[in-house]
Amino acid sequence: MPYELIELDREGRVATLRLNRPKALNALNAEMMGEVAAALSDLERDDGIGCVILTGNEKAFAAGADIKEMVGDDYLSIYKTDRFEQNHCSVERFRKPIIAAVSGYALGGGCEIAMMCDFIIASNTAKFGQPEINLGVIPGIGGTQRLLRAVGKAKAMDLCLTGRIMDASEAEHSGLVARVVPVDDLMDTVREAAAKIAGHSQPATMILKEVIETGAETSLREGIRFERRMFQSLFTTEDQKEGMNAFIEKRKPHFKHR
Ligand code: DAK
Repeated sequence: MPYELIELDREGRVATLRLNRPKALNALNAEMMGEVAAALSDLERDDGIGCVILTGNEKAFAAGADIKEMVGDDYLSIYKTDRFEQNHCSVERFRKPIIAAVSGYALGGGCEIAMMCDFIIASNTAKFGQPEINLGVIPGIGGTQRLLRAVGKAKAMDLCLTGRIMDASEAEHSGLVARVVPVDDLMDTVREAAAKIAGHSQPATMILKEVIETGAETSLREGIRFERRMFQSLFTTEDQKEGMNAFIEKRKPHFKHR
């Protein structure tokens, strides 16, 4: 399917989905997020893809939801269309590993979409924030909740209430970002991580993601119980036999993703 506002590239088992509205700093409008949702739906069904990279350009990952598109909304229209839930949350619902590669601005909805990914690798030029308070509103697709869990109450309150922007170094130290690399190395670093993930057994990576996500929302006891059941379930896969036999035979495993 041809896309207008995103670019989709595939290299081996890795797909790179690039937000592409550079003149508007990749502001997230309904059309672009519809394309993201359609692409992710295809990639989830595609057995040849094991990991996805979500990225923007050097100046902006995304500077937030499109303010010009929503300025005229009223409660009923924004409630009835619920387009943020339908399309923006396609990232949160995606079941394979997905990495956000962030350079430049990740603000408002842009920061929220990055936080929906499994982890963020940022360039040293990345800037994160939830500036919705400057517009007379608050974050609306998980920003208050995910930021709170990622960086703790003090910094989440500071960022959301002041609307200030946090640089890459502060984002790394506060736990929002997994790694920060020089801007010129960003895509190579993320591709290398994605290729590594995509080379692992796909059932194992999908279950691993689900176990960690579940752990973030449940008690330690329940999280550990779920982890154990899922660990046991992986002994039904050919990849478990292959992975362990390859170790014993001192060779690289050839996973079949089943
Ligand atoms: N929306 C629309 N256009 C945007 C935009 C945005 N978020 N951000 C930038 N642009 C556009 C600018 O209007 C400008 O377009 P032209 O004027 O050239 O036509 C172009 O991108 C370049 O921007 P600037 O000229 O402003 O560039 P600068 O380098 O000077 O400044 C900046 C960069 C990122 C500091 C600045 O653009 C900025 O402050 N942008 C807005 C950041 C922001 O406030 N983001 C939060 C948006 S609100 C909901 C759920 C979620 C949400 C809403 C509802 N529901 C569940 C209902 C989410 C809300 C948000 O994300």
